Amino acid sequence: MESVTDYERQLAADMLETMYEARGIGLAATQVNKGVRVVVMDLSEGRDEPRFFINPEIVDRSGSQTCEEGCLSVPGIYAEVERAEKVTIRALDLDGEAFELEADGLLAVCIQHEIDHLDGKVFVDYLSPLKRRMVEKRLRKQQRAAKV
Ligand code: GNR
Ligand code: NI
Repeated sequence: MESVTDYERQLAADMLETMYEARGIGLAATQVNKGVRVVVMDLSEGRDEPRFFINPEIVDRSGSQTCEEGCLSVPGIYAEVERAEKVTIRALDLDGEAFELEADGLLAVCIQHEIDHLDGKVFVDYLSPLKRRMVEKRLRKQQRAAKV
């Protein structure tokens, strides 16, 4: 059994709180500047069904779907991204137990989005060069506005 440490458990709890405060449906450790492979998510209406993924991996993928994505790390920007329709995820839970999850729809989109974060990727990396330049321009404008 691989081990999950108290550090990762505490980080996951802190990340969940941050994610709820930011009204996001997922958060990856890289977004809070931590270099461990920890993801938290909650797609429930009641915001009371947290999911935790330690060292998540995509072990199978099929089909494709397009979803309008947003990201807490790229505020105010929304764009359509094409991803796999179904993915099978292998990960550890907070007790260090391995589990597999078959996901589709928004759950599949979200876990792919979060695993990308762990690999240093954000959804705007998938956009065409033109759209990316527009996004970067808007982000620079937002940053200037935030400084005054
Ligand atoms: O809150 C979020 N909503 C969302 C909507 C569509 C596709 C992906 C996401 S994830 C995002 C939170 C976030 O930035 N996680 O990294
Ligand atoms: Ni994100």
